[in-house]
Amino acid sequence: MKMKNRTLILDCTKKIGENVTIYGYIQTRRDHGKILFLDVLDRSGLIQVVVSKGAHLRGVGQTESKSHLGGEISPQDVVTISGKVNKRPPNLVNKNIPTGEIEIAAEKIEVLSKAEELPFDMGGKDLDLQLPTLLDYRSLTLRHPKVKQIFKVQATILEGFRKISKELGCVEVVVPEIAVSSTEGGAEVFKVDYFDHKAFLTQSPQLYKQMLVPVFERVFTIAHAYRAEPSVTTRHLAVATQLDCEFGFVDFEELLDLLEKAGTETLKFAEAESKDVFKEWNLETIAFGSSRGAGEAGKIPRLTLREAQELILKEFKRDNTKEKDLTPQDEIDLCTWAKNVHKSDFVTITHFPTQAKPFYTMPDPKNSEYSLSYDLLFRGVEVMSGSQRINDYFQLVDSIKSRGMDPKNFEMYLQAFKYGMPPEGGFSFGLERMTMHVFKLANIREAALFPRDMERVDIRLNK
Ligand code: AMO
Repeated sequence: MKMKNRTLILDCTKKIGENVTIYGYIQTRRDHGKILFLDVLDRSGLIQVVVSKGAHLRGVGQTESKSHLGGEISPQDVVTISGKVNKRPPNLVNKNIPTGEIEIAAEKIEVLSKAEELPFDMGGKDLDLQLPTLLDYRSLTLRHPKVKQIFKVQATILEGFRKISKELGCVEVVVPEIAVSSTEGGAEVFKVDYFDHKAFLTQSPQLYKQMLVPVFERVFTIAHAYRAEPSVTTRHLAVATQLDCEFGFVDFEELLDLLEKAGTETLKFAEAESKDVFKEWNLETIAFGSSRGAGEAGKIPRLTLREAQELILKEFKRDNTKEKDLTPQDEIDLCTWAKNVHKSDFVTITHFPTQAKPFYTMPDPKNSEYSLSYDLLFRGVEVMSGSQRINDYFQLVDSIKSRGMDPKNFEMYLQAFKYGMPPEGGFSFGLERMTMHVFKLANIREAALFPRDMERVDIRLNK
């Protein structure tokens, strides 16, 4: 079969009056008495195909026959259709799609791969399914035009992050996801059998990106974070995708500027590249802040954890001033405040208690009870976290020990500090959380192509 005569659906707009051959998937079939309409989709777009009695039809492995109106053609069939591109009558123009002024009058339809009857209707503008069904049939539901758009935007977030990271002078690195020590502490690690040994799936690329600072000074990586958190929430996955940066020769203030620049530039790029999706989904444009100083990084409000908790007490009448972290409701309320007062969908929270943070976090030299750490909240949830790191070898060994861990398990990591490590720090954005809140999805699972959680690894585990 030759596909060299293929015309992409969007290019049909330039071929009015000409014969074309398109390849794609049947999105919907609408029977209207003597005439049949097919909406056909390819990677460039969707077009209406009109089938009347004379068209030739060939099923998979069949010889050609005269169409009795499209025969058994049904949604998701993979087809190639030849026919003439015509202008639609003015009263039938569809202004919502780029090919809305044209249609193809089918002369020949060939089914290249026949789809079974679908378990639900995929033809509607929205795919109205309960989350478990949406995930049970993931390889099918991802094909729905609106579902697919979530991941087109996600791809632009990745691209935007790569672009800004490179502009900031970072080298892209790929790091291992099997290790013998846990990065973020806690018991929430997946164990793996590594030949005759026990190993872990990495909870983050943390240790490797730090080891690469004395190599490249600035690095970034996109990596999986494996978290065996035994809880089911709308914002946690067992495997998340982290967008990480790490910088040498930076201080805390510079890190704050860098993280805000990386976050806002990533999402600005994604928004600019996704205008059609924002329109189709009716998405709220992202508010990048307005109130503090010049430059993007100066526009996002910054509060220490304790200041944030005081604000929660004053404005929202909840006393969490002794807590070591923000509650989910605190995060929502702080973002409401930032939006109202600073026209920002973001707020940066700094200085979390040292003991509540991983061992590599630098305590604040002015008050070691608190650390040089930060979270970025976006539309009510933490989407990024990071810190200035301890870069002194002996202080780092002590910090590992103080958390009940054995420095022997960190031998290679510690080497990097033993042989000279500049002052350094970095941060990590959660890809699915950012995507979730661009779309204001109710559950993070909708923002992961193939989400993993306690109950599901593609299929439901308790089936
Ligand atoms: P942290 O554990 O805060 O920090 O993770 C950084 C960001 O990754 C995302 N994330 C998750 N998303 C969904 N489900 C999860 N289970 C999950 N866990 C994390 C969040 C979070 O803000 N090494 C440090 C970062 C650093 O210091 O550079 C770390 O992993 O968006």
